[in-house]
Amino acid sequence: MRLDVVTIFPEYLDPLRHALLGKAIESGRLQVGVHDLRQWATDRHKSVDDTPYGGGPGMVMKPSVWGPALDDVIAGTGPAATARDLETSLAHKKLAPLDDPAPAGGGEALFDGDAGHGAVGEAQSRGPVVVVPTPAGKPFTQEMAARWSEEEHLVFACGRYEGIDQRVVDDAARNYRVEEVSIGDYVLIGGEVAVLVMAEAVVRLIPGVLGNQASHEEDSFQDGLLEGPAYTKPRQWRGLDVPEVLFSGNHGLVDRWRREQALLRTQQRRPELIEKLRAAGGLSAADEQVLDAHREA
Ligand code: 6GU
Repeated sequence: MRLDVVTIFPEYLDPLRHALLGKAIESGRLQVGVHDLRQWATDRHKSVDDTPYGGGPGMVMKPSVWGPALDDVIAGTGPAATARDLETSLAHKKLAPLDDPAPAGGGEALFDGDAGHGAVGEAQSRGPVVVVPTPAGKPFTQEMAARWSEEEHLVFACGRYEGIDQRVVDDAARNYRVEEVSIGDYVLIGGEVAVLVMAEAVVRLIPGVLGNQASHEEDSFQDGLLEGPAYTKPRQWRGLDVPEVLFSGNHGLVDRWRREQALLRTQQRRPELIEKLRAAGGLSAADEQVLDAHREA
């Protein structure tokens, strides 16, 4: 997978180099490019934003900067062609072609200056997924992470201030699959940290990135429930005991106990997830019995 990020704060994305993501890069399963949006600014102050039409507070990021930036990052041209990949020696242009090898000339032919991209109309089912982090987006979910983990190329467009001129999104959507996504009901200063969150959720699902492939089959959310508690040695610690059932050696019993713990925790903390699972037919009669037995007045 290749992951590109366009931002006015490239250093904010440094954590992508570390830990799990760094390992994925070293093992060749992931390539990451971080691009400073100001490379596409054209005036001598390198400005990337302007006052909003209709008035109001804050600034809006300029389409005349974002348009060419996304064009170049998607095609691997212009300033994006020379971007140093994080911890990898692979230049952008040496990438295996993405889904559509058709356009000749290393991607330049895809585009026609600022004349619009109407010619690429049906390319929506190919090419990158362009992700625009925004508190006004639809909620990022584990399902989205799983879907994106199968993509060859993700491009994240980080807005700051009051956001990006909507026409940048609308224009990109003519040619690519664009998703405006929020990571939760709170407001961040910009999309950078949201990109770190989403990148981590996606990359850990790429086969071979997590040591133990089974471990994400039991993740919270993968089966619609939160994970229950986990314990390790010592058996007693600060007067607290590990639940007896975990020493029974009876896997059936342990599995049933874990399911029960997951159900009860989810009921307690995220009752709406129980409703959703019930509506989808994901609760057995035994599950309902567990929930019933613990439903208190
Ligand atoms: Cl994706 N971006 C920003 N700026 N704020 C957010 C967010 C994203 N998700 C929640 N709050």
